[in-house]
Amino acid sequence: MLFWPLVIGAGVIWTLVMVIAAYAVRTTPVDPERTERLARSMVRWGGVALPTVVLAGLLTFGLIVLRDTTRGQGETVVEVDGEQWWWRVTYEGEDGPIRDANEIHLPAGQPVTFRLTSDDVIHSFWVPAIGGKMDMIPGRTNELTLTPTETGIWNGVCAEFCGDAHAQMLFKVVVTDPDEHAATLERLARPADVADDDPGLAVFQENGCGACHAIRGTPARGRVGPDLTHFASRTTLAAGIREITPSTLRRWIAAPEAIKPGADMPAYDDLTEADMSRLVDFLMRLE
Ligand code: HEC
Ligand SMILES: [Cu+2]
Repeated sequence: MLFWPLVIGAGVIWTLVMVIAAYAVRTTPVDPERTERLARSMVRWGGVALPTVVLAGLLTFGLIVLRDTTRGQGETVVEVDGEQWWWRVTYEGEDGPIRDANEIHLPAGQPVTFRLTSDDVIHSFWVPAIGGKMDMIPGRTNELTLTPTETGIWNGVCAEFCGDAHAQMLFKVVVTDPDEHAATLERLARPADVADDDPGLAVFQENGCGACHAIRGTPARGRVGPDLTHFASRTTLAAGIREITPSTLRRWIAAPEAIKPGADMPAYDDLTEADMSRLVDFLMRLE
């Protein structure tokens, strides 16, 4: 809807500029006074009046289009918080909020309203394949309503420069049939399937991971970093920048900054080999 009006508008202006340029090249000024008068009126009309009219028109048009995408509550509401440099995702579950991160599940064919905000600096939420783009501003909630029409896994990005690792702040949008989506939300709402005496959980807690990360169903309740309850079922590690495999996970825990400069997680390069293996094995089971 925006593409053709803008292409045609730009085409008309370009043609006009080219015609004037060709005229300027071909004529030889004879009367300097007349030339000056002509130049002045060109600046007034072409440089002030025309842009004012064109930009006012475009602004009105943009506001109307924007109103249609921001108005109206979708059936599904998903809250997304931008963080340096990952995404906090919260669904409205039947028994309270369902917390997840770096991946958004949506039902195909239904309007969904994103409630967008940020905890630190300005980020921007953008899923090009689904449309729309909206800033995430600290202390403010912006709403964006979109309707994904095709099932599949789509890429999302942060579209506003937000610091060192801005380019490594990606996410995935997983669009499935409404039935499959309902099953996914039910799975995400469940606590992690972890025994109290799991040796991996012990390493997790002893090293203070639980101060920053929550794993529902265990004593880990941190809210600083991503919720890890269903970490291993995500398609990517650390906001879309690696696949989740035991070896990428091992590298991430040992040195997050080597993968993402400035990542707000300490490096655990002094874990013993046995502890690291237990920890990685444990995280890979959080499905
Ligand atoms: C000081 C807080 C803090 C501590 C302590 C911490 N983390 Fe993190 N962790 C983070 C933050 C913040 C991120 C997100 C970084 C990013 O993607 O920019 C993160 C990301 C992760 C991820 C990737 C999550 C995803 O969705 O891809 C894993 C896995 C992880 N941490 C595991 C651990 C483990 C295991 C420990 C303990 C050995 C630990 N963390 C300790 C803050 C912390
Ligand atoms: Cu960002």
